[in-house]
Amino acid sequence: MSRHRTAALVGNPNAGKSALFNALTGARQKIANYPGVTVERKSGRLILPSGEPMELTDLPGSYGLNPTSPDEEVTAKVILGQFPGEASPDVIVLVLDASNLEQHLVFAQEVIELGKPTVVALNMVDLAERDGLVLDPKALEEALGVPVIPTEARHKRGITELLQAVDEVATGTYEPKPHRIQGTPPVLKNAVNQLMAQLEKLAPGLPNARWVALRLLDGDQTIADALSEGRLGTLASANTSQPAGSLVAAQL
Ligand SMILES: Nc1nc2c(ncn2[C@@H]2O[C@H](COP(=O)(O)OP(=O)(O)O)[C@@H](O)[C@H]2O)c(=O)[nH]1
Ligand SMILES: [Mg+2]
Repeated sequence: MSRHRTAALVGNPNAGKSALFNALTGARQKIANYPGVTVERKSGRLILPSGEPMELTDLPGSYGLNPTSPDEEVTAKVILGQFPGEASPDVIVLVLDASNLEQHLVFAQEVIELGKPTVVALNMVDLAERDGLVLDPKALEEALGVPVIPTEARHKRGITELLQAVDEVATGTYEPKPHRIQGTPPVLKNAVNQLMAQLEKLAPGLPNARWVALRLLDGDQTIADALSEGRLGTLASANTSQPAGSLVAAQL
């Protein structure tokens, strides 16, 4: 297994993940299947501006971390470090279609909430501009709390800047400020607080307890299984070293 840092391209279908994958890795690609499922695993090598090599995977397109298809299940499990034999990626490159941003932001929000080192590739800027949309990547970056890099994968625009941002979040030069939803309704707040208290007892120090609680309330079977099988600890590895407990306390 590779000792290199790893990154994964994540996003809705047709966001331009594969086009970006090709632009980022060139000819250095390997195609296989994820063991036990007929889902393609595409990986390749790239070189970061620091000179460090990195393995990049082109994860199957997905609309959410609560999977509704084998493809989505692979993506959710890999991101959360729950796919057997597959380490959770060090960096997530979240690919969004700038011409269809509202829809793509739904999944983006869910992924960013995990608190993993994440970079947004704001792709298809050419289509957005053609449609007369005015993009403000800096404002989006501020709202999301992660770097936002405009790209046009098909013509390899923004690739250097994207690699620079991946390097910065991988090495911790860029300190992410993951955005968390404000203004939780009181009923949900109560339920989340109660669940979090229970989770704290079951898995002390779990850094993403708020997210786990929200997934449980949403009926996420993957998380429920992890909990009942005592594998919640592995979910902890899907997080940065950020003291999520204090963030959570501040939010709820
Ligand atoms: N105009 C434009 N088309 C793009 C861009 N990036 C990807 N595409 C096209 O959008 C379609 C979907 O891209 P693909 O990489 O297959 O998306 P994936 O499903 O996320 O892997 C393909 O026809 C690409 O050629 C872009 O930045 N601008
Ligand atoms: Mg693809």
